[in-house]
Amino acid sequence: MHCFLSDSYRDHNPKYEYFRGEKVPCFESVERLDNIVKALQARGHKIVSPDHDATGVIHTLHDPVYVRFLETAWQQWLALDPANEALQPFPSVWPTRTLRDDVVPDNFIAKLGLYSMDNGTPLAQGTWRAAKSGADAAVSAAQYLLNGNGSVFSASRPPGHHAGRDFMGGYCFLNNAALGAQTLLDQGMKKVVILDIDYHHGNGTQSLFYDRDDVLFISLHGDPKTEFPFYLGHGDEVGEGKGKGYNINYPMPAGTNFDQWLQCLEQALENIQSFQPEALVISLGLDTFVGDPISKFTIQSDDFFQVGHRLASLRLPTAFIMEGGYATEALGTNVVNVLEGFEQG
Ligand code: SP5
Ligand code: ZN
Repeated sequence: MHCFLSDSYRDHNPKYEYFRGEKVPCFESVERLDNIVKALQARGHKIVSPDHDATGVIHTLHDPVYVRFLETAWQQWLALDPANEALQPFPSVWPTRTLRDDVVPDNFIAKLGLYSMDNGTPLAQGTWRAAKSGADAAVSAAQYLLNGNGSVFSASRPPGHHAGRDFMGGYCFLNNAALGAQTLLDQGMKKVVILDIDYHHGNGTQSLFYDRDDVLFISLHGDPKTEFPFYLGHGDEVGEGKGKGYNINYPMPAGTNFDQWLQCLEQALENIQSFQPEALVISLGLDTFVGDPISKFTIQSDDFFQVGHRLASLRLPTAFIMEGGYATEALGTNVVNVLEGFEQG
């Protein structure tokens, strides 16, 4: 499959995150994408650099003030104390119910809380550069479909589906899949589907399109009653206004196996067929894998061929956008199994 990748993914290289109050190595690592690239190359897939600039569509879907914050966050962090170079900023205060989120504070950590949904998304020196280049890759993938091609993979990193109009979270800063879908619409398509098969609910993507009928968002994920992002992704979230009926969630319990997962995928494929879209954007998370260190489904590496195969049955131009997946060793194999299953389908 034709693949877009920017080497700038290496610039987002945080050293640690917090897990139950303890500092642990980042699950969302540079090595994840290193392994995907190795597997793509070993199995003969063509990798090229992004050839489109996402700036315009970033400012359509994301709040420009939030974008400016991301661009300058590391400088603001260093301005507090040059010794911060060796550390990473985390939020420690949030504008929860009854507090104001319409006045941007001067305090950097308070700003970080305003623009974050969690304290699990470390920022590093090159985060903006990497996030922007991942968005460029997703927009380039969309353009590649618009040129008449049938399928494409965007090896975006950091991931995107938890990021909303004006917030980061869940290792995500810019919503790559949403930016890809919006690009398809901006260039003349009328209806696009985003199917999110990451283990975690794509709360950012859902929120970006919740009141719209030109994007059908469907997500298969771990039940938010027990799984991140906890506060969105329930079955009764169906969209609002003219978007009513264009948001579909399939939460599944911890321990869900491939047969059970596939039953939900088959329902999603029927939903997609009824919508009659012109293209499909897949938020491709591989954290549904049995060996994933932070997730609880039991899909095996070989099953991912069938995932790709079933997606191909829709016969739609399809852009795969990389999201999560933290079993670093198996990640390359699992990604390429989906892509090759699609190509053989
Ligand atoms: C894109 C994506 O997959 N983001 C996921 C963000 C998940 N963040 C919460 C991590 C919490 C780790 N819980 C670990 C439980 C291990 N026993
Ligand atoms: Zn995930």
